[in-house]
Amino acid sequence: MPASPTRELVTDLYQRPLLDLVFESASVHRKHNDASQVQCSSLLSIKTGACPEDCGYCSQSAHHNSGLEREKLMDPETVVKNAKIAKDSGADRFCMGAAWREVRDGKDFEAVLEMVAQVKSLGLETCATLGMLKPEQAQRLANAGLDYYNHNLDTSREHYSEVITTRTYDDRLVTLAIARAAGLKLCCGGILGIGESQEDRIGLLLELASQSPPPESVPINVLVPIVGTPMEKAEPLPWEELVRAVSVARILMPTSWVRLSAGRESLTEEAQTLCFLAGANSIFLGDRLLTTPNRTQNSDQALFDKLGLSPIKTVEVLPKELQV
Ligand code: SAM
Ligand code: DTB
Ligand code: SF4
Repeated sequence: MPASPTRELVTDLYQRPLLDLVFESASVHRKHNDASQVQCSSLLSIKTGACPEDCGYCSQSAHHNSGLEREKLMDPETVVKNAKIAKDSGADRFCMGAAWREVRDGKDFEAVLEMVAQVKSLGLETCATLGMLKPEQAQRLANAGLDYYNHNLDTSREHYSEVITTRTYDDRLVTLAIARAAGLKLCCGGILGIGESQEDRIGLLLELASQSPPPESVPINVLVPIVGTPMEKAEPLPWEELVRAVSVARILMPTSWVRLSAGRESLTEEAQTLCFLAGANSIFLGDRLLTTPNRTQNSDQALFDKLGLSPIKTVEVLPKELQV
């Protein structure tokens, strides 16, 4: 794949006959990765609701009336308790999400640094999503033991302002560059089913793959419609569009983790199976995402068993004295 793919190339891939596309992406996947292994992350909302941003899909935006209770920052002890449960359930990465527009220096940020350090010392990979960052803050997160920073582009540049008006596409790219410069790995993807066209999905994939290097982790979310948001009645995404997006992501970013993220509740086992075949190799494990339900662990294990998949084991076994 060329370092910077062109729109023609991505369009040509995206619009291939579905089975040809899946055959191609499955081949790329098997060439670069162990296709029997799935990376499992677990999510926790460490600060819920009352977000000043107006993302049209989100339950946590203060601009919508989703009925979500606002909560203040969780204490590090509770976060670590949740991380231990996640680890025992088979997750190897723990992602902490805060509904902030940007990180502010002060006691809440100090508490987040403490959470990162403690979760890391459990032997889990760490990920955080906290909104916009300044370079010193990114560096402090990296020094505390943060592995990944999640910050999505969500959709194409053209469709962005239809979904979010309180920040720009370039704001997102700046934060991604700041996180990267601090040595953090990037978790950056998008959300499908938010009224975008096929051209917008192609545009998103092109933007993601044009970053140099591409994000190490690429979450592909399908809208979970939230009552009270502008997208509560959005047209459901046809399953084959998700499969196409996963396939193209795999071909353009052969070694990235491509995560089947939010929205698996609305997918059949068959659609998920096609996504795994097409090259998805990561999921969120556990019955809760940030504010919405996820598939149960038992149903995921049952599907893994049917497909011959297993959760990847990257969790280090730490010496007893380093365990918290
Ligand atoms: N506040 C942080 C930010 O601005 O990056 C991150 C948290 S936000 C919940 C992370 C991502 O979750 C969003 O970029 C979007 O792709 C996805 N997401 C949020 N609400 C969703 C929903 N209702 N359905 C599917 N995905 C959703
Ligand atoms: C991402 O791309 N998806 C996750 C994670 N990054 C932080 C969040 C999904 C949120 C789904 C809606 C909710 O539970 O509120
Ligand atoms: Fe806030 Fe993130 Fe939700 Fe947007 S997606 S409203 S930034 S929590």
